[in-house]
Amino acid sequence: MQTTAPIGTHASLTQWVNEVATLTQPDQIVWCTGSEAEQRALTEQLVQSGEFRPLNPTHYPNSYWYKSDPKDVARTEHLTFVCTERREDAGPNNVWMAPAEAKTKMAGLFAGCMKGRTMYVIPYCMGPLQSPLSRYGVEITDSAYVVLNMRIMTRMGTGALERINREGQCVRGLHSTGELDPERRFIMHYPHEHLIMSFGSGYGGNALLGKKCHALRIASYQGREEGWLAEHMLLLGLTSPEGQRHYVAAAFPSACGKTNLAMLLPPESMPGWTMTTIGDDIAWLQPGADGRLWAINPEAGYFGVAPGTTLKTNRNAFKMIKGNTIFTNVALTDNNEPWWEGMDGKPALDWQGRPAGEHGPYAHPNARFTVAATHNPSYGPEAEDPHGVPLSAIIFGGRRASLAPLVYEALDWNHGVLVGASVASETTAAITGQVGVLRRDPMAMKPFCGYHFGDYWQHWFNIGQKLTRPPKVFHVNWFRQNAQGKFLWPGFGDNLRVLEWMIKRIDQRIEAHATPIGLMPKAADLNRTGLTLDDSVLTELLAVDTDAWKQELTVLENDLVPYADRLPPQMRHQLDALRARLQG
Ligand code: OXD
Ligand code: MN
Repeated sequence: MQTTAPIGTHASLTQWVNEVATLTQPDQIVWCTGSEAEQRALTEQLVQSGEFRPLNPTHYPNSYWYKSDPKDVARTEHLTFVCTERREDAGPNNVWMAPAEAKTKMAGLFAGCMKGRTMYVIPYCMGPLQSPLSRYGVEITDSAYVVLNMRIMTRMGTGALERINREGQCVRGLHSTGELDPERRFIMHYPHEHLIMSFGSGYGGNALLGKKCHALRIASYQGREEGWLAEHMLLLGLTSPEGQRHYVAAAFPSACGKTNLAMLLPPESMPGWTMTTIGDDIAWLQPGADGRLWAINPEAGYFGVAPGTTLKTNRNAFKMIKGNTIFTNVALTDNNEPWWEGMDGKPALDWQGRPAGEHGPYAHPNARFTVAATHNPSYGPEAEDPHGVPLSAIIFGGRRASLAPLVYEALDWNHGVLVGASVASETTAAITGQVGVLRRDPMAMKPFCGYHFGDYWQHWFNIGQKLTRPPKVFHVNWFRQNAQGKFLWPGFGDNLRVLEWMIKRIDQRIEAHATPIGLMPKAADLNRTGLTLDDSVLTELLAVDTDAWKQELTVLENDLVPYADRLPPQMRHQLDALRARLQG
């Protein structure tokens, strides 16, 4: 571990680190190199302090249990601010604070906050180290837990610092856990300065600043300046039995199975298909010189939700976390193994380390695992390709008990932007306590777009103009139910049947059926080999109720009213065209 700035460190970075140290007054400064020795030393330090508990070394080697403060277990959207000079630039989709006010507030909180603590300087790279699509950052934090998580989630250390020194610029993120007091917790973004300040939380999305803060909020803003998109999307690669390879990106709001789809296991009745994971949460998309849209996963690991992850729901993920993993807020068995809802039996200790009582949940519903992507059995090595992967399809989806059919295809890119903007999901009990409340979550970016949604949609339309070979855009709904509340579609591995239909459309091997909302499968074109699914169920899954869609359009237009002053004319045109098609 290095306590002075490495030789060659860019003067602007050294100056910023010095300024922060003067403000926060740490006992010592450590410049992280990302080495294994450093990782071992920090891990040992957390074990010694009791913050890390080593897990069963036979079944979970090199894995640790960590519990957070009970009041610090999730992202806090109402305490997350976008600080643009003009309120309207942040848009109604963000909580806003004037930059000067935010800086004064944060200076007060950060003053002297690292006394008695170590300040870690973490240079990191989002994306493959040598990729022109990658961007760089430095996070300063007083949490060794954050350092160890950032080492898994990003390409962290010396390689990233060398690139920062050459280019002389990076996103800067300042973080302190403070006293973990929710009354003194703020996550501030200054998009114009590519700057983040986060105080009072040690939780992933609030504290691992490379993830949501940098790779989505700041990057979405940076992408608009530079001509690319930062999206809340998984990335997967699919090879058909004929040997055709395709890459697909997909955006879903939380609790819709993004990680499961990213790690999908083909069903036995579909031999010859292979599926690889490139990313499970974030994708950066950039038009290429060839007119296609190219994508990278800026992350190097997964910060996934543990509860519900089982051999049955996600075999790849379950195997992936059998070692080299940090578990946060899971329960523990008497054999010192991690436990969460969905697993057999009952744990000995709950997520706070207390003896497990009569009733669960024993793991926190937002308990997480942090693990390097390379441990995923379905890891796709293209994740390291500096060029990224060319996209054949973009999928949007949400959790809808009715209305949205299993799948439909947008008529073209511009219609696809409307399809993305109309993404909505019904909340689950785990999120709000109120089941079935519809939350509009355009492009699944509601909590993550760092600027006005109206400008963001305009940027999507503009990107489309640069694509001579755009990906096809689809919408899926795995969650449609019948009148008795039973799911109509089996989901999980069988979702490959829907992907197969998309691939056939992309390869122009089949026709589709035109409906007012878009292009849909002819029943015979959806592969049902090895699947028991009655014709009547398939008909229900593919039904388009024109009256219900007219109502949906009215609700959507109402949801867009707050953005009216910046609604792109193309969006107005798409809404009018949809209404005209529905009126037939
Ligand atoms: C996440 C989220 O943690 O979207 O990925 O909340
Ligand atoms: Mn996410």
